[in-house]
Amino acid sequence: MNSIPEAAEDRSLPEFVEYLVIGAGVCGLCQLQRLLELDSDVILVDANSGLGGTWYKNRYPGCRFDSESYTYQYSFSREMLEEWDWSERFAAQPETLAYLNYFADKYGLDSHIRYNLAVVSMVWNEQDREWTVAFQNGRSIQARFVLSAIGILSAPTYPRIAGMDTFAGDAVHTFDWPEDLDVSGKRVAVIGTGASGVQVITDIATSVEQLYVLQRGANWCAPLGNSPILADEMADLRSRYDEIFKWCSETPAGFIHRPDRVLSTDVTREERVAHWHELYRGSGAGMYMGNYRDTMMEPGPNAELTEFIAERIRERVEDPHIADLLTPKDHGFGTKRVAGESGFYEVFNRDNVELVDLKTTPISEITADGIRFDGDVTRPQIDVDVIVYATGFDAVTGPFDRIDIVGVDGQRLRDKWTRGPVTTLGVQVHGFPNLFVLAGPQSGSASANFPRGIEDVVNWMTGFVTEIQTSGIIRIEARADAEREWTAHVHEVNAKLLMSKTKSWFNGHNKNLDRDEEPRDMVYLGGGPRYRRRLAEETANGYPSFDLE
Ligand code: N01
Repeated sequence: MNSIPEAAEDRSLPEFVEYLVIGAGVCGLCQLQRLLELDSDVILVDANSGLGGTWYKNRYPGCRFDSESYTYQYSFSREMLEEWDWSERFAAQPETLAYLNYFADKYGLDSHIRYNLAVVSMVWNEQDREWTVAFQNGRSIQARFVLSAIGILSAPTYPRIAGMDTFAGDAVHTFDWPEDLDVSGKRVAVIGTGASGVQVITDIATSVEQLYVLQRGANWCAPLGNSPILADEMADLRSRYDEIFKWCSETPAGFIHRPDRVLSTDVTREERVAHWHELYRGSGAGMYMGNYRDTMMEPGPNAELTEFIAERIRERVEDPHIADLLTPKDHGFGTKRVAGESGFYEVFNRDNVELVDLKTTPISEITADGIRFDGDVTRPQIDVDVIVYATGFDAVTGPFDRIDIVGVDGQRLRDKWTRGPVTTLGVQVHGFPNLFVLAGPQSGSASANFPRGIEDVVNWMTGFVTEIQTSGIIRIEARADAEREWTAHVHEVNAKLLMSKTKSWFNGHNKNLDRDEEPRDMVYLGGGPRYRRRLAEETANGYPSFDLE
């Protein structure tokens, strides 16, 4: 699967590097390749033993993306587009990881990557205009510029349940699924029914002896619409790549789906329902990204669409009580990240699958043999061999909070972001010079079909590096006024969408964390075209949001 040999911890680490990229995922690899093209002095470090980031870590059964494969790739290299074939409309994790390794092989990236280096701290040295970046293994490096590509879903969260450490079987988070864990024939409990839970549950249901799905809140799902891509279809897609990428660049989230210009109120109820059936039969992402524009903005139209989806659940799940439990009551369809599913609801018609409603039977403790519940007198404990935590992430700011980032005058980034992130254009923070965040809070790249979004920011960053190299710039700091302006803009734009009213990781909610309940603008929902235009203006006007030295 991973064509590049694991590891090389002892590879030389220079004392100083001009550009340090952190994170060998989709974004970091792309930035590394572009900097090498500029002959920059660059090193990429990653905490893992191999490249791939999200696609290196998430190896749980059923893991795949819900962006159309042919849109989830780098668009800049005609040669790569000619060479690489996708096998499925929504490729599974091993194929994506193989793609990233193919990219790294093609551009000779591996020799510029240092693995097994988890960053624990970064301290700005004003006198020398450089960062000291320290790693968990005690080593460190000085860097003039640090480009962070550490991911927004790379800090997993676990529930806090008494006795978790006493469990004698295998307990795994979806993010840390061991390569050698096979759950076939075993009794398995999955906690969590977000996008990861939905995928793993659907995948393992047929091979495990018994599956318990422990659900706290139900989430909306839409059919993924996956199918193989045959040779003639691949040839056709390849011939249309320019058109496909242009189209994606014009849609808000960089997908092939774009909100319908038509409002739901412009058509009759019969037309709406017929259209929704058509979307439901196709790729489910069209249900929320390609639907009537008002369904994601106005409560009335959203409620009607929500009821349409609830009806589909009732049709697909045989037991009406289970269907009801699987139907979210606390948020409308599409107002939280919708999971793409391939037979998820039919899983609950199987004899070896049981849905446990944690709202009525909360977990009281985990024991050596399984999970105990409060309030279930008939069956107080389930015995299992494996517990899967599909419980999500300390999203977006979590990966930054885990690094001690100390900027100008000793200010810590995690302190500055205590009540939520503030940024300039989602790429820098005032008080933290020379630290660029390529895909982090309030960035247009983070909420998009990822390769589409990150190419925008990597292109922009590469342009900035060209400027740095030609002008001999040694210090770049986001201006405080620009930071206030961007943060206010993000808030204003996000507030127009129903998504901002629903609690989810998009606005900083994760009940596993000791955080206040204040909503945060974690991502920018203003869309790729607007974000790209804003970045382009910045370049054209000589980077007015930054002080350059
Ligand atoms: O995490 P989540 P995820 N006790 O936060 C439950 C991306 N992704 O890993 O809803 C019991 O969505 C929690 O319950 P509740 C995608 O962007 C993409 O699934 O809070 N349950 C919820 O059901 C996605 O949005 C792809 O009540 C607990 C679940 O765990 C993001 O990753 C595939 C609990 C967490 O859901 C995160 O998805 C997979 C507790 N203490 C993921 N704590 C694709 O591209 C949490 N839960 C296809």
